[in-house]
Amino acid sequence: MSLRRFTGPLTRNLVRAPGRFGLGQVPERLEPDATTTVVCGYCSTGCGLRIHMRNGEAVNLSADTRYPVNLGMACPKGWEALAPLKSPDRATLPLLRKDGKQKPVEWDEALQAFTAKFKRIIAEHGPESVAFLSTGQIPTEEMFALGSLFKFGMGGIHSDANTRQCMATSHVAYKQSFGFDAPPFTYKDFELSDVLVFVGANPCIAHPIMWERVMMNKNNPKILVIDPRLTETAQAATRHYGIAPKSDLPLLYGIAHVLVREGWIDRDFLEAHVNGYEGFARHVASFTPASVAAATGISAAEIEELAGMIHDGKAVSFWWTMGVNQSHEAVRTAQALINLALITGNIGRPGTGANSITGQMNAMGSRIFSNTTSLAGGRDFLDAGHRREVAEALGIDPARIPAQNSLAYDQIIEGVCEGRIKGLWVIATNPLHSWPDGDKLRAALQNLECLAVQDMYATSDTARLADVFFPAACWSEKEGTLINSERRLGLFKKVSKAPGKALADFYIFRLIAEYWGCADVFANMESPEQAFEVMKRLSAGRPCDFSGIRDYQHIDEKGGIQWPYRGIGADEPQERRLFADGRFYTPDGRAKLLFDPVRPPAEPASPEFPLVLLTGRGTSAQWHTNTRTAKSAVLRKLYPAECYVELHAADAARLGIKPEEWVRVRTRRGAVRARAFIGTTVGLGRIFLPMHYDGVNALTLSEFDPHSRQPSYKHCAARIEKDS
Ligand SMILES: Nc1nc2c(c(=O)[nH]1)N[C@H]1C(S)=C(S)[C@@H](COP(=O)(O)OP(=O)(O)OC[C@H]3O[C@@H](n4cnc5c(=O)[nH]c(N)nc54)[C@H](O)[C@@H]3O)O[C@H]1N2
Ligand SMILES: Nc1nc2c(c(=O)[nH]1)N[C@H]1C(S)=C(S)[C@@H](COP(=O)(O)OP(=O)(O)OC[C@H]3O[C@@H](n4cnc5c(=O)[nH]c(N)nc54)[C@H](O)[C@@H]3O)O[C@H]1N2
Ligand code: SF4
Ligand SMILES: [Mo]
Repeated sequence: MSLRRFTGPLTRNLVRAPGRFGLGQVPERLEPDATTTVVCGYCSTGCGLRIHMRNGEAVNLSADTRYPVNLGMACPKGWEALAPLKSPDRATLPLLRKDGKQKPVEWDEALQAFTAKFKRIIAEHGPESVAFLSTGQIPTEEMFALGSLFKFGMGGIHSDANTRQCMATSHVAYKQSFGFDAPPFTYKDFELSDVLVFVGANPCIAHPIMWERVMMNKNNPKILVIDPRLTETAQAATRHYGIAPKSDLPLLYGIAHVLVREGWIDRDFLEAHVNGYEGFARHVASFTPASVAAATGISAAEIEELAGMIHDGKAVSFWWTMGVNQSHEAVRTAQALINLALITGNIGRPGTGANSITGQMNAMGSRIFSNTTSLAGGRDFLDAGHRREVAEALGIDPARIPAQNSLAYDQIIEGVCEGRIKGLWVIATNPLHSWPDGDKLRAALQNLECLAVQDMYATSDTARLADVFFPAACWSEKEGTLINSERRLGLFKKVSKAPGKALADFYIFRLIAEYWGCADVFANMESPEQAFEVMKRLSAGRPCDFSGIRDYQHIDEKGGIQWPYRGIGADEPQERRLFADGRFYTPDGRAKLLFDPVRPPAEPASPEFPLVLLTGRGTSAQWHTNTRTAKSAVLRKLYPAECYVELHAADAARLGIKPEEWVRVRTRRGAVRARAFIGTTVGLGRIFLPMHYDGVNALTLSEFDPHSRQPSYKHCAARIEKDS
């Protein structure tokens, strides 16, 4: 079948009649001078932002006072969300590498080149020689469309997303412990707890509006922060436990030891709803506070105190983020927190829970519906019945769905390094900045026969290497749904026109399907809203059931809708949590206590590299690789222009380093220049680099949790040198 056939009507329409595929003005459903609520496109809090339009263009925004998530609040990124759209480096045309240089081309040429290159690679090297890496930052409809296109249409097998860098640990931990990837909480729980335990989470910076919800708690709660850094959150806490990096697992087992020893457990709950208590009690027997104190760097008395405060709490909630998820023993650490909630019966009641805070605004959508590592609705590629259900919903032959799991992100990168993977398509993520051991990745990407990148800017580190580049519309320029940290489906609306010939990712995927010759994959989903109908069908009967949602407008009217939502009735409460009945999603309905021996991280400090390097978020005004946030003049004023490294005053004195001095932070893999920020935010022997600056990930280590394959970004050996 010739390629030509599929370059037919769609492209011609595109080139000649820019009214289709989102190239036109705002959709009919919005008046040109409307004010309407759109969910924020940055973090997983999922705040509602009121967009004010004039003549069909978004001109201003304010925080929605009625949206149940943010109640009229927004963080600097939200307030400045429109600025990055207008940046002069927004990509407006596809690019194609010719004679070594990226040249602007029309969509037709770019799409033909992409399909020809990927088809040739598959023809010569088989379906396992191509892969895609996507994101938690596009609507669920687009993720679902992408996974369906690549795997059921183009015949690919391997794909993963930046959610591997972020939420894979929570996904696996919940799935193993609860039977489904199901964060149980609702944001109201921030206000209802009397003890909140934050582990490896810095919500003051990373989830500022969730932190505002904590500040609305009227119970005068105890806020306990477990973090090797004295973060902004730790400074505002009742107690800060500045543990040694990656000593969470022995600490949490030590706390469990005290709870078991004192009989401070909920026996009735355990007997009715949890498996594995006896084994867990035996496991933690050796983790006495005295024995774990040295490893954790805090005293036995502090461990006893922590356990005592958990026991005294009437509604205790446990919250974790990347300090837990990005670790060499991440899944077991997350499960150690889940275990604390289970053995004390702190789950299913207001103000309780073992609660993973999500990162990107739609990482939850990616976890459940992207057809990457699992099939839509939390289904399994290896299950013939599951494959049939997905195929039926899409109206395709089940044989087109691979009966094989994908490689994980790191295995895909390894495949690229070893030359087994020759074609890579990167969508809405910037791995060259965000993946660990960046120099190794750069070399691998340069080795590819075809690197295709799809982004709103052609200037990201990864996009600059692309052989084919597709310009994408972004937040507020397209429609779709997303799922926030508390399982609330929210709505993206098109309130702005994308610049030039940039297209919504959804329609880029549809065009590729046309050019490839597999447009039938989209037969039941010509638009995002039709894709939503397919996903609704696929959610029915699953824990993440949202089949009761009528349509996009319903989500809009309700201020977002949490799953599960089977349409029980209009008076269904606005805020819901899971497991109120003590029934979990495992086959026997009981949760599992899972645990393992403690292991050391791969690269401990050494005489040559005597410091432990931590990385993470720097300010509430910076987002990841800074492609978007750097485009706002307001946000740029809110964060340090130059890379900085936090180090302890005694370490600085020993090295003869003065405040603000330029230094070089070096690990076995690379070095980065940074200004010295000297103080007490990090303990002795530890340093911290914010991930937002160029080159930080040239330093980090390729070490992964064995269950989730999530990178351990927050631990490797480093040294600081004077920058001479
Ligand atoms: N402003 C802003 N907000 C964001 C983002 C952003 O880029 N900028 N990104 C979003 C995304 S995708 C995510 S995933 C979240 C991340 O949100 P967070 O996880 O809250 O942010 P991080 O700074 O990566 O890491 C949190 C803390 O983990 C600590 N930590 C490091 N090692 C350990 C350890 O061994 N044990 C413990 N207990 N703690 C440790 C670090 O010191 C850090 O303070 O933020 C989201 N929100
Ligand atoms: N050292 C260190 N590294 C880390 C972390 C850490 O804590 N420490 N954290 C990790 C975590 S948790 C995460 S989530 C990752 C994030 O890492 P990345 O995903 O690489 O970071 P972003 O800058 O968010 O990249 C998103 C890209 O999508 C583009 N984009 C935005 N909207 C759209 C859209 O609608 N369509 C398309 N096609 N493109 C769009 C943006 O311009 C940007 O280039 O970083 C990880 N890396
Ligand atoms: S807290 Fe998150 S969702 Fe809310 S405005 Fe800020 S970035 Fe957007
Ligand atoms: Mo993340």
